[in-house]
Amino acid sequence: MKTQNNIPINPNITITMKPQTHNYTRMKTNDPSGSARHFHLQLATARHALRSTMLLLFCLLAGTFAARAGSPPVVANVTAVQNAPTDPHPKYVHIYYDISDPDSTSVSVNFLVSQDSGATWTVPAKTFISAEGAFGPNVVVSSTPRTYDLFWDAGTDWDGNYTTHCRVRVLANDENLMLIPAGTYTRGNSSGDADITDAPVFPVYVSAFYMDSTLVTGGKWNFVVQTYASTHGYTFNGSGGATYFKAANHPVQGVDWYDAVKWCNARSEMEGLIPAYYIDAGCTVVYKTGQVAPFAKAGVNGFRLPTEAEWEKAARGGLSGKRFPLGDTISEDQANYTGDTSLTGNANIHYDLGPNGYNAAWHNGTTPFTSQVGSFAPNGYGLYDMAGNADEWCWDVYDPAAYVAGQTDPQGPSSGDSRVVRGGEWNDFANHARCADRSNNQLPNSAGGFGFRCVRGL
Ligand SMILES: [Ca+2]
Ligand SMILES: [Ca+2]
Repeated sequence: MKTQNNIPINPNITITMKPQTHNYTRMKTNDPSGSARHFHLQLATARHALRSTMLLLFCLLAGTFAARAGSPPVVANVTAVQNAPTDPHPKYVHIYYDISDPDSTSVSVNFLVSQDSGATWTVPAKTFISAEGAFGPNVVVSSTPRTYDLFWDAGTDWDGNYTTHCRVRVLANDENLMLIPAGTYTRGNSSGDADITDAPVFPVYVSAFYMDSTLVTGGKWNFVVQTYASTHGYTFNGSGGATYFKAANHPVQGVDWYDAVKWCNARSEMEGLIPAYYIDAGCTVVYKTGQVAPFAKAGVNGFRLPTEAEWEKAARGGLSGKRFPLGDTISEDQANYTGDTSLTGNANIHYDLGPNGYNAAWHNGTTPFTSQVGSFAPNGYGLYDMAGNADEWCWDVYDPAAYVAGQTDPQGPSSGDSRVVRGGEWNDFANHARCADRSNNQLPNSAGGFGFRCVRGL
């Protein structure tokens, strides 16, 4: 049995400079007069036009992510250039990259954009256009390098900005990790639903992170437990066996919070990453067994539970002010929850388009009626089941008073016995699937459809 690999970020695998003269050359080529004087005049005009609209120069940088079991995908030959001013889409940036993977058939591909030669990667690049699935959670690959191309719509994401120190970075992994970009989002009950009284609306800044595209599946849970955790000092309160999940490609559910946290550590160690959770304040003894309130070590690269602020940002998928990950209403062809369009009163589930009852596609008479992960459309960040299927543990201690404005990367209260649960489940009505619905559970409660997914830093 192979162990899982590291997931190193290698920022230096390929660097292709596109010198600024590339675009100057294009201007010269397009100069009808051919005279040097005229050329320089046009150049000045072009510079002004670009400064007023968008960026011009791209250095390219491809980083790769290693993989789950087996070999990581390989990214190479990244190039990018802004379309010509005469193009119908002059604010599009055309990105090309080659990718292969010796032992995977699909990988996750994300992009980062820097305006300061790679010192930071905070340009809000999120609008990509591809006719051939060149980005997101299911990019088709093989052992033979394939060239993909796509457009970044820089005019939509970053209009009015200009830099001569732009870099585009291609991140690929075969572990279905999706990039949630750095930035501020609007958190809370922006739909104004009367029954939500603990989620005021305010902006919060969250640093970039990776999140599992799907809930942790039974197959993944067992792989980590059997391959690593069981022989490296980990114990779990539950069996980790079939009682946790319906099938290998269904989410684990009924997992207690402590087990989820310990499993994150085991997955980290298995992949050669620094664990996130410890039993001592000095963060020297890795949390592996028992039920203790662990300490989270900041800045490590290992897997961990999302903070509540991270989870809510991820659930919203880049949309703002929507009730659900895909919009203001929900239906059973969008998520695995229990429909009830007749409910009124406090919850007033007018946003549930039904039909009523357990999701018929997954109601086979044998509980739990979880769904195979990936059965519904992903949200804008490529994340599945952020509404429904299994509830998702977060790191935070639940406290309405801690959900307040003015924090960066909020971590929740430092102590408490109730942890946040988000997103609803197959056995919940649609109200719990709302992005601003804050559930919580007193530890060590592991009843119901509680599952989780992992995040990790870049
Ligand atoms: Ca692979
Ligand atoms: Ca969920």
